[in-house]
Amino acid sequence: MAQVEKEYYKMNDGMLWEERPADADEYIWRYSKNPLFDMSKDKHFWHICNSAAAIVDGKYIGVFRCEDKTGAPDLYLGKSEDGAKWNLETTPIVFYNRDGSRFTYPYAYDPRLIKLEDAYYVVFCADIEGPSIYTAKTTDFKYFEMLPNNFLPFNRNGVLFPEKINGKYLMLSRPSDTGNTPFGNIYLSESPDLVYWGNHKLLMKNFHANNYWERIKIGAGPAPIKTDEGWILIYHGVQSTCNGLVYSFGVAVLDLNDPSKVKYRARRYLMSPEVGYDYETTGFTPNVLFPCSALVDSEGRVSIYYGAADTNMALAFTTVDKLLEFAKKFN
Ligand code: BMA
Repeated sequence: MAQVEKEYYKMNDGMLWEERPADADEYIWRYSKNPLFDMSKDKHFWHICNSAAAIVDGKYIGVFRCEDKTGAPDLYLGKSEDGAKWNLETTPIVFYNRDGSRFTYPYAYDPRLIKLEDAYYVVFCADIEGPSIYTAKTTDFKYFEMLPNNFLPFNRNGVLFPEKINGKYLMLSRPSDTGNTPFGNIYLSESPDLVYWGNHKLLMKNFHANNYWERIKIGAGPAPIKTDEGWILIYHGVQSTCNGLVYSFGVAVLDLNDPSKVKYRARRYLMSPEVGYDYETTGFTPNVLFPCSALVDSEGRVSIYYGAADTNMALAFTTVDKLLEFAKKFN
């Protein structure tokens, strides 16, 4: 059995997780009560999707990407006792620059939430002069301080590693264009201080080994999961069809001490929008699974929060062992 550092993940002990039903896929299974929100009854939001959760002092907290009934995507704080039923604030999170002024943007989306040292970081995409990656730091989920702008436009899917490696902070990102980018590879960048970023390296390209599910583009999903066999990276991959794009997600494993090395990369998707799960195949943008966070407990159980069809949130479960086995077996 692969080992996760128990200290590292014990903050998530007691998290919502279900055993695999006998008839489910061997490697990943959906939460029995998906999706998480009843959007038909939501008085405030049109969509709630592509959101990230954490457990802080035994309580769930999340940064949600929501669109209110103006249609504008923004980031909202949510709280939950059980990880399934969430109470969301109805006014967006306010982010402040270091000089105390308010950080403003036309719209923001696709947050990741990463615990790093003594703080939590929200890494998100804001469209200011085209989409780019922005990072805010919080220790109390009340005050969110922006780090100075750290990536050049155009870029999306920024994800921080949850610790420094060889003395450097690491960020994954996906350079893009201003629209529904028809290309996209994952890059790894490093920084001594979370402000100055450099030594950018191409980490993973789309259409690896002729994998059609990731033919058009790929982007990092949740913060990488640390195990003794390497960093598990869950990432989304996009395929084009006559009826639009299909977003699935897959698994790679990066070297523990040098994450610029990909040890394994599964050729098949781990999860794709599937017939029988209407919340994935129908909605604002049908056939989109967009994972933004993966909680891991000290026993190596994993719960993945993913956006479904740009409309709702859903959960899927697996384990660290199953993810590693999947990446190796289908490498
Ligand atoms: C991407 C992002 C995501 C979205 C996806 C599918 O470009 O904008 O927020 O889920 O497209 O529409």
